Amino acid sequence: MSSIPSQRKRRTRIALLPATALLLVGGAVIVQSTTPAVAAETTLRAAAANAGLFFGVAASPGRLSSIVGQEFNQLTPENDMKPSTIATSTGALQNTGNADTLVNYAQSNNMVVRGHTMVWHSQAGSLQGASQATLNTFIGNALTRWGNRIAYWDVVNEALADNNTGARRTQWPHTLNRDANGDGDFFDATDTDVIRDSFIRAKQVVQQNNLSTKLCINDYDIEGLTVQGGTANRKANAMYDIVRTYRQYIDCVGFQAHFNDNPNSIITGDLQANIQRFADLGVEVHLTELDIDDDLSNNDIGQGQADNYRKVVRACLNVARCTGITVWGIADSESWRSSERGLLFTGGNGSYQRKAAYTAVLDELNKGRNVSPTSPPGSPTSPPVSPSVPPSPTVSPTPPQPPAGCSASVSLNSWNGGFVATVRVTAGSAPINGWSVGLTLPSGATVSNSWNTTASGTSGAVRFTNVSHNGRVAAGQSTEFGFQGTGTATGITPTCTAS
Ligand code: 9MR
Repeated sequence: MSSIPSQRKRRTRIALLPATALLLVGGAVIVQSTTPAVAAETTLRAAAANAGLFFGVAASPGRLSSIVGQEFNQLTPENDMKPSTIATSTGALQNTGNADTLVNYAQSNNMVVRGHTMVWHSQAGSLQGASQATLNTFIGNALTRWGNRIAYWDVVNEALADNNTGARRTQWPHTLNRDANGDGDFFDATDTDVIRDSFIRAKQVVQQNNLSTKLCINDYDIEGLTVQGGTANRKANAMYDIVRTYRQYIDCVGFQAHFNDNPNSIITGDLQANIQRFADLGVEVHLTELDIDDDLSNNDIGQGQADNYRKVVRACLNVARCTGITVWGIADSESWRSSERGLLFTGGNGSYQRKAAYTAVLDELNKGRNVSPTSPPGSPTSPPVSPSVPPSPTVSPTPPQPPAGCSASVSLNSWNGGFVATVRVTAGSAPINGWSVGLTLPSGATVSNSWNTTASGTSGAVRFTNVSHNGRVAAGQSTEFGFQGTGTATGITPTCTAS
């Protein structure tokens, strides 16, 4: 993928906070411990397993130091299962030695493997330019070569174009696509679609061989519902349409999660909502190639990066079907984007030091999935004030806030016969505790699905109210919900009522 080079980098490092802190309160020294009541796990894999997800790493045979098996319970071959390594021009397999080494390592360390990747415009090697029939041969060979030793396979990688157009790529293998009726998509039975046809073949192989391997589609810049500035993430919407349309063949969606200062790759507040809407289609969602540019947050190299990691991990934890996170390498120096220092460890060559980002991820994983949904993702996690400290009598309680107004705006992603509406609710000059959005659908339009809201009515005048985790919105801040429908929704005007 491409990324806009980040600007100035500072080299300052922030020391990790100690596990305990001494506070001087009213002349008394109080020891404040950050240790939770239940013993916290001390590795990423153990903490993730407790929370019901995997925490993995991209690896190569030359980087299988002991930390890989100690810290991670999932492994993705960073390069060794790409067609450029393992495919011949006829779709047969070759040079599978490194891939075998990685699969064997994973098995003996009780790690799940993600195969990466089959149908991709890049690193295609001898497969470059192949027909769908040859791609299908390769898909069959790759799936059966490792069988159930691979839990997840990226069948199609990076099918969508850059720059938030929402369009497919135009280079091979997408040149195999044909829009037979010229309606602007490749979804019709008479169309040729390399995504559909590759997944149909993969599902057929899985079923014929009685495999449990899950079939994934993977891409970057699809993480948020919006991109920087609040524009709809058309690439994410296009991916959503693909998964919804081909749901019967697709089991999982990978958000690569290479976060950097490209406006389309920024961490937006609606990451969780976007994970949720895919999860609502019934697929598993994974963050498959996570790394976070160290100065993404106001050039704050240490803690800013750690806070960003915390937000991203929390967004996944808050969605039950977000079942795995994979970081794209162990240490900054060994990363594909080493200058942005986006990973959890410094050091290299088997000698690694944990960064503040590591501590934040471990801590967030240790909190599990069941934290209060009203606490905003990434909120500071300082421990509660010790109960031995009496509340200061001089601080008067905050008066209850009066109900305040809200506004709502809608962005539509439409296709022939259907649409997805993303509605943004924004609080006015005071915080709100709940909201309700009403709108009137044009004749013939019906709501078929919704997320992050409770919907009432399916046609004509319909209403959407907040769910428990998104009713509270701070003054001037926004939250989003969405719904999917049939027909046309052009021209709908939402009105917002706050409570
Ligand atoms: O990390 C991989 C790097 O070593 C390779 O040189 C590069 C070649 O394209 O691929 C990198 O991995 C990519 C992954 O396969 C797909 N998503 C983007 C990753 C980073 O470029």
